[in-house]
Amino acid sequence: MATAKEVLVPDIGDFEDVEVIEVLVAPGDRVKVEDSLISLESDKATMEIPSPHAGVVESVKVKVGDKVSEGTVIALIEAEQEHAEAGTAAGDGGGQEGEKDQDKDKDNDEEKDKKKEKDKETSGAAAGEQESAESANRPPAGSPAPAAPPVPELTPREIAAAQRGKGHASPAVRHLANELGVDLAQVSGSGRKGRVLKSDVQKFVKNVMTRSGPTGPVGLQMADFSDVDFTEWGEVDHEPLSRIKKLSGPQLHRNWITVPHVTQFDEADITELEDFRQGKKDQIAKEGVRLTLLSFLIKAAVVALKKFPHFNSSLAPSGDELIIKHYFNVGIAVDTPGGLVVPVIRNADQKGLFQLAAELGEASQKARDKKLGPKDMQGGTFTISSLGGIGGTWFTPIINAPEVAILGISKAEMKPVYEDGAFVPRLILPISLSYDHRVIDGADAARFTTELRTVLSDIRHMLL
Ligand code: CAO
Repeated sequence: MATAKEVLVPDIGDFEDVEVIEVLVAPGDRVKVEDSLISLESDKATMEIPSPHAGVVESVKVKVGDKVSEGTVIALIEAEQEHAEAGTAAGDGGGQEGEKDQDKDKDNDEEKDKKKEKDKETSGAAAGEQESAESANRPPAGSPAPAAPPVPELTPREIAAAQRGKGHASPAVRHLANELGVDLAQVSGSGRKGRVLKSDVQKFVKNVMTRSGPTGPVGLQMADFSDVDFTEWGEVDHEPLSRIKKLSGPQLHRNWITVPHVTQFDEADITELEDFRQGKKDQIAKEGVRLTLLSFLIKAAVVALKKFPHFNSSLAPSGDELIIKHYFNVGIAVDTPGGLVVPVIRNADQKGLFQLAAELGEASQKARDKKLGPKDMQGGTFTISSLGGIGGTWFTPIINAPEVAILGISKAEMKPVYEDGAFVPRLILPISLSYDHRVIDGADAARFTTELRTVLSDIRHMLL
């Protein structure tokens, strides 16, 4: 016989009034123990609440958008009496008046049953994870059951704690990631609200396996930074990282560690280019557009990208082919008070200097006003990072993967150049081209910067 049982939100750590973001069951649904009933999301974590009972959902007491805390009733489940223990618990939970006068032994039994019931509720998530994570490797029916590896049982409190500040994922996906040693914070989620799905974890592992070279995955064994107490030597302040820095930091770190960078340095004589720019600058300024060097650099880069298409490509996740793009979307690194952002100038090959200058002005203004949307920063095929308006001579920019090259530009300066038996003053622009050595050879990088030199020193090449 089935008995309706209330399912409550278990102990979920420090969280209260947590929003229900998904209701995963409806009245009439048959559920197994540990099937997820609802998903909760606080500003720090997402967690699923598993069913402590097997049976049929009689009614659901919460809806999406409701705020719940420990003890809130989630649903009524007509629990099946699968075994003696469950039967005892169900019977005891029926609240029959005649059962109030129980002897001491029975009280003790009831306590034990309740504890078991509670344990089931609090460890359900972990057991659910184990179920899903292991189901793929289950032996065929009839084969001797191998000893199950010990799986640490996590309470919702522990799961919530583990989830703080990490990628959102269900307990099952979190467990899979745990087993595979994947840090969820590094996995991009393709699910709702950026939630990390099982397929995202699998794709991440596949990428690591295929991208780490012919000898297999490289496990980086690095010493931890020691936890230094800086106050021992003087006063300190704590300044939180900006949102942009928090988001871009892991991406930069990943690109730095996983892409074998080489940086090719070169210099371009831009004396004539600068004369031309100064001649046009005021005229264009009347229309509210600043013609800076950057528009010329985008044009020159497109000429070089067309000549050397591998620089406008990405390495396929399989690692055995290049995806060469026939469009030229140039990302521009823009320095903003909140951190570095990279808006993309689309189809740069189809635009003139004037239009590029206008779009650059708009994009950098939008960036500084924090008005860039995700779409404004997607689809880039090559990036330019210009520090020329600030200073410096050379630097080694980090590739904006999955792109394979990035052009760093430093400040142009007048330098003596030996020409026809005499030194003459010329405006020289330092160029730093970082490239992915898995895709591009050093010789091609030198050819690429040589092409850039040629185009920048005589801008008529931009017309060819
Ligand atoms: N050499 C000499 N002068 C240069 C120059 C160079 N390489 N690059 C720009 N200049 C000049 C410009 O032509 C402009 O002079 P005018 O007033 O005579 O026109 C002046 O410096 C200021 O330029 P700007 O920096 O405002 O404009 P820009 O189009 O060159 O650059 C932008 C725009 C958005 C790229 C820039 O403002 C910026 O944010 N740069 C920082 C990018 C960055 O942080 N990269 C690092 C990434 S790695 O951490």
